[in-house]
Parts: sequence; structure tokens; C-alpha cells
Amino acid sequence: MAAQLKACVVVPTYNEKENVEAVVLAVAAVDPSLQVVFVDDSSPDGTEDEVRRVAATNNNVHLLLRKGKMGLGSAHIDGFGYAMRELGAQAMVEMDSDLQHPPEKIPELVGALGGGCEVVVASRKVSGGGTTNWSLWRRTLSRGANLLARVVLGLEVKDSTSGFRALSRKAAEALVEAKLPTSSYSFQVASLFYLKKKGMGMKEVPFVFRARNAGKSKMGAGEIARFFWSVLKIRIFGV
Ligand SMILES: Nc1nc2c(ncn2[C@@H]2O[C@H](COP(=O)(O)OP(=O)(O)OP(=O)(O)O)[C@@H](O)[C@H]2O)c(=O)[nH]1
Ligand SMILES: [Mg+2]
Repeated sequence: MAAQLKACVVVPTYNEKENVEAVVLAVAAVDPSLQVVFVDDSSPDGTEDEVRRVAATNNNVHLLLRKGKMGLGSAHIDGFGYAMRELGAQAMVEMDSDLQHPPEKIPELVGALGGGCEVVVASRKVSGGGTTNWSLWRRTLSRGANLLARVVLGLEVKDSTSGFRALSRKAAEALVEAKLPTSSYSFQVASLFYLKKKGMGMKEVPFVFRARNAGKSKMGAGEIARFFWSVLKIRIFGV
């Protein structure tokens, strides 16, 4: 049943012009029925024009344009709202625009929804999962963030910071209504914490996180500091 769900891939973008077409081609090669919503924060590099150019010849490509840089987490929330409202999506896939998340995994993620499982996390930290070309600093940061999420928030998901995941419509609706207290990278752990509180089932399936296709990382020191602070705030004030 899950394999027939109408699925929509939500892709937040900030200065990702060089990656737009590659993402669309890679997703279409996996399943030409998948819809792709780019949620762009008026990127100065003109990502929105590139999305419009690609969408002109592909009805599966959509642009949700926001007025300025408002963060990865709120981009996902707005993208889910658009996908459900405008496209009738029954399943949502969160995916980055730089092809670090292999689109070939999408059918497995969406297919694992159902039977009480509302969130499927693509995981670097279960058997068969991993990363390529990560520095010691990046591996340490990822371990620290996941450890904090497990110890402070009690999350059992091993890769709770992974931004590659499928959500049922029920889970996406809950997140749109939740008004989580984070708009940034900590959205990933905050959303799992909230959905767990709501009693929603979760699974992890392995994937290998690849090197960036093109463009530059948006994860700077400010994002990292906000992440750790947000986790502590969630512990203290809840979601
Ligand atoms: N709309 C929107 N997208 C964002 C924002 N910040 C980051 N993104 C997008 O979110 C995705 C993840 O950002 P990345 O910079 O790749 O972060 P990362 O994968 O954790 O870090 P790297 O491994 O260094 O690439 C990319 O598609 C970014 O363009 C934002 O404020 N708004
Ligand atoms: Mg990335």
C-alpha cells in the first residue's frame, strides 16, 4: 500500500543553483511520479530562477519562494504544508539539495511507512549506513549531536540529526500544527522528539551520506551553536 502513496520530495535551498537540475534528474530517474518542491529563501545566487527554468519543462517541479533566509526547519514545515495543500501529498520526503542524500533510497523510505510507522529515518548509524570523506571534526560533531539528543531528549533513533527521511501525512500534519520552537538544524531532533511524544512509530534504514555535488555548506559555527542551545531549550521548556 505504502508504495502507491503519492509522495513529494521537499528540498530546502539556499544558494544551490548548481544543484537544482541534478536533483530533479536524479529523482526522476528513481521514480518519474515523484513531485519535487524546492523551498527557496530568495537565495542571492538566483536559485529561484533556476528552479523556474527547470519547472518550465517539468510539471513535477514546484517552487515555494520565501522572502529571506528563515532556516532549514521552517523550510521543511512550509514545504510540507505546500505539498499537502497544493499537491495532495500522502507522504513527504525530506531531502537536501546537494545530493548527499541518495535519491535511490526514496522508494525504500516511503515503502517502509505504514503499519503504525509514521517516520522512516535514513540512517548513517545503523548497519550498512555510513559517510564518505568526513573529517574527524565532522564525525565528532555528528557523534556529539546524536549523543546529546539521546541523553538529553531520550531519542532512541540512532541518527536523529539525519535530514533524509520520509514522513506520513499524519506526521507531517502534526508537525505543521506543532509550531516547534526551532526553525533551524535542530528541527530534525525537535521533530522526532515531538512525534515520539505523540506516540508515532519510527524506523531507521541505512544509507551512505555522500560528498556534496556542488556549492558550499551552510552549516557554520552559528548553526552548530544554535543546535546545541535548542536541544537544551527543548529539554527545559519542552515542545
Ligand atoms: N530554504 C532554506 N534552505 C536552507 C537553509 N539553510 C540550509 N538550507 C538548505 O538545507 C540543506 C542542508 O544544508 P547543508 O549546507 O547541505 O548542510 P549539511 O548537509 O548539514 O552540511 P554539509 O555536509 O556541509 O553539506 C541544503 O539543501 C541547503 O541549501 C535556510 O535557511 N533556508
Ligand atoms: Mg549538505
